[in-house]
Amino acid sequence: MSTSILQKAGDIMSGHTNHKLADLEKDSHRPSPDTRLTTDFGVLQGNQDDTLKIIMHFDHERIPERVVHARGTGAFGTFRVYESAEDVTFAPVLTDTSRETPVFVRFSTVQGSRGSADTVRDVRGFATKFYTPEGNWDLVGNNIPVFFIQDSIKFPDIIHAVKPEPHNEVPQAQTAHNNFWDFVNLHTEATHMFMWAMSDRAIPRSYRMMQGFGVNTYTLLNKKGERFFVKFHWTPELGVHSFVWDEALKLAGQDPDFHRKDLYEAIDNGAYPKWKFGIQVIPESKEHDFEFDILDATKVWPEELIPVRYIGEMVLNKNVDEFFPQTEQAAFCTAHMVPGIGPSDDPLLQGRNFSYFDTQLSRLGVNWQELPINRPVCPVMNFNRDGQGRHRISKGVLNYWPNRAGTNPPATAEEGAYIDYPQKIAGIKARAKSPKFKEHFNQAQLFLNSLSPQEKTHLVNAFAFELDHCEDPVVYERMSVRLADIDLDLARTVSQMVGGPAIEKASRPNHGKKATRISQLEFPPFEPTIKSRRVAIMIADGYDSLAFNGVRAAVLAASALPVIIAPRRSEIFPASSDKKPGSGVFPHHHLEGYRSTMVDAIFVPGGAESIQTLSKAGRALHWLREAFGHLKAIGGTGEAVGLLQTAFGLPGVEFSSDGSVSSSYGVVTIGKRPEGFMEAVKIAKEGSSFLEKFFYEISQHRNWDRELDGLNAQV
Ligand code: HDD
Repeated sequence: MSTSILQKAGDIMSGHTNHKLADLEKDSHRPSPDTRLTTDFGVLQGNQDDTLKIIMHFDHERIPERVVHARGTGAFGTFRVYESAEDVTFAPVLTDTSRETPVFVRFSTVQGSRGSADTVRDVRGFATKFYTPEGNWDLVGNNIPVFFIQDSIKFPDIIHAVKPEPHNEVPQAQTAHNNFWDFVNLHTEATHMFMWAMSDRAIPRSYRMMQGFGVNTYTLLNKKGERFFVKFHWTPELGVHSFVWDEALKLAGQDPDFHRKDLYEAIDNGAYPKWKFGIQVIPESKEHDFEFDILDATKVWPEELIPVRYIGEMVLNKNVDEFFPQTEQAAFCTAHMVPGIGPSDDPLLQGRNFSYFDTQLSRLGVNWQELPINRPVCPVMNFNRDGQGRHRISKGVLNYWPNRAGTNPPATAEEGAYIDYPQKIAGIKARAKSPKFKEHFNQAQLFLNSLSPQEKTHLVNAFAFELDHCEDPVVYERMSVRLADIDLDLARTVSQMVGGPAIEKASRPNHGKKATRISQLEFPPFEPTIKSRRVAIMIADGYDSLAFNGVRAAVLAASALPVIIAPRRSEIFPASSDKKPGSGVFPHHHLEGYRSTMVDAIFVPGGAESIQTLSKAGRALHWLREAFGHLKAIGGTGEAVGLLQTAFGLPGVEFSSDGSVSSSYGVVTIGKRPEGFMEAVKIAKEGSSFLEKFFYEISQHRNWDRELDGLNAQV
């Protein structure tokens, strides 16, 4: 390693825990009452109101949005490997267990414009920039492990097809239209991916509760010069969870920034999201041992065949200071890799390696890598010069290589230069793919077969919704028939719903095989937790303050967020209070200002007067019914039990009428106010107290039994 290179990197890093944040600090300023207004050229300004000059900056404040993944949000964090992967790579970011690598992650939707809603049905982007002393590594992935197309030459077509239609620019951020379904029908290679995209994966509850995948096949190189194929995985500590569709639809209007706020709020509250980092590795010698081509991005590597080896962890612990210079100007490039990590011949990745650099040129200009968020934490030394927005000043007379003074010579391998693997290639060069790329249905069937019953129902409903939005019979009829390539029942049910043809037989038999770790239910939280979950506490004047205070304190103690909801946002007074100002609580929102879709669970404390008021409020009943329909945990004590019964007292749902705790279909009740609300709460299935049971239900995310037994449809 060249000492001078590392020396410089070391200088930048000394004294700071996160080198990238320290680096950004150099370009930051914070306006304050002690600072004074200046012009852009630094002269103090005495008059801001009667000058036209500022308009000229304003006129240019917009830049092109990303052509895909325009809508997104980002955060800073750190990455650490806890198990060295030195057997397969020499990249220190994956081998040095003492190192903490700063990262910036941007999550996104794919289809919509910058101002579109967060909760639409779509793939989510999961792009990570690792600022390593060896340079930046950009891992630009998604929350779904496969892709629509096998070769990037098709990318403009798929994106044109999925984006709003050209004649009227409708629909925004939706796959539910003719062009998208026409395209995927005409490309059988998209079959596996559209199954994932119609599953719950495409409506994540939170960016913090999604997996991430590098999707493409990359390579790793070890010190011995041996090469391995690799797929990268992120697995969230909080488990993989989704919305139900009705909730996602409503939220798109009720809170279009839901995911952005969710991430920001969690980090702000210290509930830092975490992911385990894993690799699936195949030695070069085994490249052709599988029935699928391991370079085909429309295929997963089933974990039964190639287990994920978890070697690291990422935590996001700092929000951006300003959205535009940080999140909007962040620019990723799949070709940005550090020594020890390399590309493969995956034809999708090959095109991506060209496309990302290219797109940044039109979005941010030729010097996009000098922007504070994008520049590496190690020195950059080369003979690139000039161009719009150039920041760096290179001293001296020499601006070419080789030169008479021998400045900045290329590094040797010993000094840490990037090594391009000397791959042996024999064969005919042709515009063709290997025969295995032509098989398009096996893994689509595998995916379907691996889902839980409720996930299958959601998948059917998603197809039914999407194709219902296609007006052209050619599109929905052909698509209904296409589904018979996957499964007869699926095709029949969907076709019937959307007005497609009668499907007599499967176009090919479903092989019936299943794989593990495809269903989201196989990705529960690492430990049952309600950390960062929003728990609504619904009250009106005359509420039971003991129950209220007890549950609120316990929610806070569990690092969850209580959201107090009442008929008005001014002070609400407890039972038998003298209603003196300051003796009650101030709700966070009133019943009309917030909706049940924005919380994970609801608790209603008793109090005769409070419950009487809430029972007469249509919106309060709607809150409870809607949350029941969306399969959320609901708790009630004392008089509140009657209110819950009125709202969703369906046959089969049990309620407590005395001092014992009832837990039935995720509804936890106790007819009398329990003693000792404040005891420490253990979130585990075997918990026995009201709070233990209620919190356990919240930690389960949804009560699927309600749906499996058809109760959710009846409210
Ligand atoms: Fe892409 C952005 C992920 C295929 C071309 N892509 C972009 C982003 C993500 C992905 C997460 C947003 C980055 C950010 O937050 O700034 N893209 C993927 C994945 C793919 C994929 C996982 C399949 C494996 N992409 C893909 C292909 C091409 C592109 C095949 C073109 C050949 N993608 C782009 C782009 C974007 C982009 C046009 C738009 C904005 C940007 O790059 O910076 O170049």
